[in-house]
Amino acid sequence: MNVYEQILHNRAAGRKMIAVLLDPDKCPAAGVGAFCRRVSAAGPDFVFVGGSGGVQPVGGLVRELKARLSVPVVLFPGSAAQFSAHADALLFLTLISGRNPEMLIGQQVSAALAVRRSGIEVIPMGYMLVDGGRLSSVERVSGTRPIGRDALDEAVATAVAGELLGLRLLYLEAGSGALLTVPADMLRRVRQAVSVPLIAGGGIRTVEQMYSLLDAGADMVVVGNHLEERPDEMEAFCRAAHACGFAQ
Ligand code: 1GP
Repeated sequence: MNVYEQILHNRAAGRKMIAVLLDPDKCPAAGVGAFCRRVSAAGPDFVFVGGSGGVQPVGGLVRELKARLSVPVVLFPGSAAQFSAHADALLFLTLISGRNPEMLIGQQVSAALAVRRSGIEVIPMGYMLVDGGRLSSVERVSGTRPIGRDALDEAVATAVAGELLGLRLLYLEAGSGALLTVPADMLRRVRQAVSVPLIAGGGIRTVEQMYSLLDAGADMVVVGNHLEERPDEMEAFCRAAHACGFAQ
């Protein structure tokens, strides 16, 4: 099964997913080897590699992760520069909450031929930045405004537009290190409006926050900063995500 098939398979089986995000700009203090041992023990569904800085090359890191991990390594790039043919899949994302053509199609055109040549699995993904209570690096780097926390209709319309455009995943992002996660009621409304799998991330620091996003309809959560700071909690987060059982 490729990565997207795994996502669909888990979703059909009612199994919620968790991805641990590794930002190449701030590689784990304890080293990649220690990170991989944690991941192997904890069992997240995926390791995402990328960062909104988008300038740090990821090739060496991806190769190192692939040599040590059996869990799929998925690129979550901040720019066309963050590409490696050695990853298992590429989230080919377009920032549909924003109005910056460079983030909607420019970076994608820059990356397209190398991506096609590599033969890597490509998952077209709509990326929706939502106000997480402070200026996020995505907002700064992309020069776009996030969707307001109470702009539920705008969030729904954006998600539906993404689905109509053929995007196969939607990622609701509060921003790395956000003060507030994506609002659960927004996720719930988006869940009712689209049928593609939903990912939620940004600012998740507790199992309860993760649980509330999964309960609201996220199929997968992404946790970065918190597990970089508290790698000892990775196992508890993964166990809790996988123990979630919600009515579909
Ligand atoms: C950022 O959604 C991810 O793109 C993860 O955010 O680092 O705040 O968990 P955190």
